[in-house]
Parts: sequence; C-alpha cells; structure tokens
Amino acid sequence: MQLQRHLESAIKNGHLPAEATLPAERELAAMTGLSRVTIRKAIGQLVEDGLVIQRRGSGSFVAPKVQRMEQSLSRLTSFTEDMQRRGMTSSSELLESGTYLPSPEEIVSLGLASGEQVVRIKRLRRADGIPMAVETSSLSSEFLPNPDDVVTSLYEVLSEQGIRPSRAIQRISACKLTQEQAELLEVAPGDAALYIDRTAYLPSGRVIELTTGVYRGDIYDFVAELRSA
Ligand code: 16G
Repeated sequence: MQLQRHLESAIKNGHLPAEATLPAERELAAMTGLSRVTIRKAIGQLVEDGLVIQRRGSGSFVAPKVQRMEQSLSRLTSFTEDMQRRGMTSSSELLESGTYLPSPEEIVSLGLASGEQVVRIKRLRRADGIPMAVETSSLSSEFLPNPDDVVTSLYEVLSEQGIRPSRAIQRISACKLTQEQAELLEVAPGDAALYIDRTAYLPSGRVIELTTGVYRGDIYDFVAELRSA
C-alpha cells in the first residue's frame, strides 16, 4: 500500500509524468526490497484506478492525460471530422471486418433485399494515438463491397462514391466496460462508458449504416442544444 501511495502521489504531482515508463517489476523489487508479488499488487491497483496502463510486452507506464471533449449532438459528422475540427488526427485500428450473412435485425434495419450480404467493420478509434471508442458498423455490401477499403474514415470512403448520410438517429445509454473493451481503451474494466448506436439514413430514406460503439466515459461529454417549443 505504501508503494502504491508513493507511486500515486508521484503521478499526481507530476514527478512521474504522463506516459513515463515505470521501472520493471524486477527493478522495483530491487529498489524497494519488496517482493515481486507485492509490487505486482501495487501496480495492479494503480491500473484499476486508471493511473497506470499495462501493455503486453511493453510494460507499465503512466496513463496519458486526456482532456474531456464536448461532442455536439446536433450535427451529423464522422469521428474523423470531429477530431480534425479539434486539430487531432484520427486513426482506425481494424479489429474485425468481413462480409457476412445479415442478422434478422440487420435485414430489417438496413432494409436488405433477400440474399443481400452485410459488411461489418469493428474498429478501435484513436485521436492523436489515444484510444477513444470501439465501434462496429454494419452496411449493405452494395455500399461497401470491400471493407478493407476503410483505412481511416468510413464516411470518406462512402463520400468517394458520392454517398453521404443526411440524417441519423442516435441512442445513448450508460454501460460498464468489459475486460476486452477496457484493454482496448486502456482504462480499467468496469469503468463507466457511453454506449451509442447510430442509424444513419441517405437522403432517399434508405439506411446506410448501423453503428454501435462504446465511448470512454472519462473523455466524452455529449452536448445537445435545446430550444423551447
Ligand atoms: C462516428 C459515428 C459513427 C460513424 C463514424 C464514421 C457517433 C456516435 N458515431 O463515430 O456512426 O460510423 O463516426 O467515422 O458519432 P469515420 O468516417 O471517421 O470512420
């Protein structure tokens, strides 16, 4: 507990700056005279508190400082556009992608004809390298025949074909991150997050995408402007 408190205050007062690498377990054990089990427990607690991040193969380091960001709910924009507007660079890590037989929900929601296939892409979205959200998008394969075309921006690939959603319905609910989601987002499992699904429509009224995503609760504030009727 003493080691944990000591590291915690070093992180909070900036002696250990954001993204600094922590000494390896072995070194900390030699420095403190504590057992490696004790060291592991102390670091494990800091990971749970979101102060330290562990990456397989590259050790433990101080969690990067992230500023909360406000996301407007009144404009239909893409993740890449939102990040560009903030002067940040977006990137996508493709976690899964492929062409599948649609689920009953996809058939109904995407208005698929019989025999039509669906393309799904699951991506980790980063802004300036910081993981922000994990999103899974389903589209008719008519609009996106090759999911691997999406390197960074889905909307950009669609725009190149003259396709752009003009309207969307979004549902936001609260959720807790699973172990897998937390590892990807580099926060602690069980942390609060926002679960958002978006159904986006083309001007013709046809649904172009169904996207569900989990967004880090410690970063995102979704803001809507309200006017009296
Ligand atoms: C946003 C959208 C998502 C869309 C993506 C496209 C929300 C909640 N979701 O993340 O539905 O697929 O942007 O972004 O805003 P991209 O063009 O950068 O891939």
